[in-house]
Amino acid sequence: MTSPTTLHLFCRVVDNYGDIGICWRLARQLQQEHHIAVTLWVDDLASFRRICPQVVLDLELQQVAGVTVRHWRGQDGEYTTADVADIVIEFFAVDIPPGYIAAMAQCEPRPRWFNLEGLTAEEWVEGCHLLTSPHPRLPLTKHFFFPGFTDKTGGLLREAGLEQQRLQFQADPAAMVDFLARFGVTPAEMAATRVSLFCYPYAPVAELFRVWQSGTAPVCCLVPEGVATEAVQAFLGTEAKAGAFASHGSLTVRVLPFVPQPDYDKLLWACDFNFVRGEDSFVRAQWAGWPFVWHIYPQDENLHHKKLRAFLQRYVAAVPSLAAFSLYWNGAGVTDGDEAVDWGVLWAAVEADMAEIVEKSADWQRQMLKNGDLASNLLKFATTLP
Ligand code: TRH
Repeated sequence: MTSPTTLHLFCRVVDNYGDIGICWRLARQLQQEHHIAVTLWVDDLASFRRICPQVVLDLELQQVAGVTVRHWRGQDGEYTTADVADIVIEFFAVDIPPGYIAAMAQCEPRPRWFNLEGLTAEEWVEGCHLLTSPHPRLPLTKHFFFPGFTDKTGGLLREAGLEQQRLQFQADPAAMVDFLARFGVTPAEMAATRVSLFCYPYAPVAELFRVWQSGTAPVCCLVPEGVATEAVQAFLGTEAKAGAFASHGSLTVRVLPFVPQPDYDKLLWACDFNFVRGEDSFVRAQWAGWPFVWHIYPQDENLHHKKLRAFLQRYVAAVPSLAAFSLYWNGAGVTDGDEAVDWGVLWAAVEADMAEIVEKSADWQRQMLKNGDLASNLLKFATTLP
């Protein structure tokens, strides 16, 4: 089959920024590195603009960084074969418009159709990656494509130049100082343990702040606006707006603006320790090659705890202190009845193992690099399809 030249990626924003964050990253990469004409269909331009300020809210169709962005307004509408791309990707099993699917069935050859699934470290993924799902009525076949942490999965999203950019940035202390100074970080804070904090609202942030505040080592915690607002506000004693900051004891907390995606990478690279969440920031922290703690997206019946354990088993089985901290951070630690969690003890154990954790994080990053990158893996597979 000839190489695909066009691709439609369908994204529905369920909440937050991960859905659009991942789709936007994938769309850009396919366009910029693989020269595919990508149309990103997205239903929520306001969320999109938060991570990509060039997006204009009231346009039906716009070009952003070479990608066509189409405001996806609903399931109605008639489509012809001319509207259909060579590759069609539905993100997280979104339902694409029935009229579009009907047009896909008329195409000759048929488009290569993928359901791009969510990331999990569980073993069953390897057995489901690339499985087919025939359409119940139409002559169409969809393939499941799973990101993952092994070479039997689709790998993780990573731009070709990312590693080079990171190494360059981290080898240039002046660039790092300039970057952090944009957010008001002072030379003294620069010399402290720098931590970025991105988590869901129920993370035990206040407890951790208390530990850092009363510790002996200075900590500078950088929090994007809108994150852990309650705990940050309580610490600051004022509204948690971008630019706000306060120091108590050994801890300084600074509120950053919610930065564009490429700057978020720099933030991760410029910190010694990162707290990340969801899927995309979680992956970016891994590419940063630094220690991190993951706040996993919650699911019913604590299904996410199983996913968290599966990841920790792969990532830090050999470092129980970080595994324990991560479990408690997610409410998945083992407590004896009402026994309170001792955050001081948990953090002290992580601190004591920091050299080993740094080493393991770099090893993990190198291991992940070997799996290639998701966009290239997907395209490579797509070209093998009839
Ligand atoms: O925002 P998230 O929690 O997103 C999601 C959604 O909840 C989604 O429904 C769920 O399916 C998914 O998680 C697992 O976390 P995530 O995935 O890390 O996405 C955040 C995006 O925002 C990511 O692309 C990085 C970006 N970002 C910025 O661009 N600037 C910032 O300042 C910050 C903090 C993040």
